[in-house]
Amino acid sequence: MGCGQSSGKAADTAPAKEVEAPPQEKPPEPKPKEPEPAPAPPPEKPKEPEKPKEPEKPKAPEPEKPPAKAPPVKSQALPDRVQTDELSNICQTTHFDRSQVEKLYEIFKVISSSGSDDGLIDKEEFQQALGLKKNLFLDRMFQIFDDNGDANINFHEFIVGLSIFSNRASVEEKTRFSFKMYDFDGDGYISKDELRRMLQATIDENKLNITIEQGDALVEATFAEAAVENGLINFEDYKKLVSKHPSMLSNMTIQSLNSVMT
Ligand SMILES: [Ca+2]
Ligand SMILES: [Ca+2]
Ligand SMILES: [Ca+2]
Repeated sequence: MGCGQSSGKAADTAPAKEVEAPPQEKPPEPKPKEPEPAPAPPPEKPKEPEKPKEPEKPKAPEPEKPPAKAPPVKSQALPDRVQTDELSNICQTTHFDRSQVEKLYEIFKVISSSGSDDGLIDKEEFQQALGLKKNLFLDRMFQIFDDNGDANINFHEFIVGLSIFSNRASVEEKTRFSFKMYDFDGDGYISKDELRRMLQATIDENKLNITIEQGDALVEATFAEAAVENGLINFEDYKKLVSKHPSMLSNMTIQSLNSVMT
């Protein structure tokens, strides 16, 4: 009768003719199967509680994060005048974040105390820190850093000046600082005499093998290329010049400064 339908059952138990017998034999078979799955679930249930996740949390380096999130602890190294408002202001107006400003403050303390420990960098300390000779190049660098002109570089001036030399500063920022280096009298123009004097200082500083005649020729060629109408190079002229000769800004990025930041 149902041989075709119950072929699977028949194969497990008995020949097809004894139809009534197999149903009686089958009930005992499922019993042994039930106990097997029964023991299995209990061990799985205790695993369900999220205990394994708890041990993972303590492994996470949480103790390291709290100090990073707690700037007030680190900023204790800063003098009162650099804390809170000024520190926030520094972070907004420069290319340094809070932790970088704190690192630079450590450097500032070393430099500003190398001569007289007065919390300010004078020209002597500035010169020694940069390893420069006493010349026009040093004078200009110091004067541009010394924004308020009090013959000292305070921490804010130090940070703002250094920010220009970071690799995050824009070409525009670096170009403007570079322009200031040449524009001694601050009239907004670079004259041939200003360029000649700075060129000579650069030659002296780097011990370049360039004669006065070659230097003059370089100045004339620069002004000819800048195509100035009034014999002076303004900032727009200078920007065009720099765009043609990007290497003019090569000394406007301090690689060692970037390494300090990382
Ligand atoms: Ca000092
Ligand atoms: Ca100053
Ligand atoms: Ca000038």
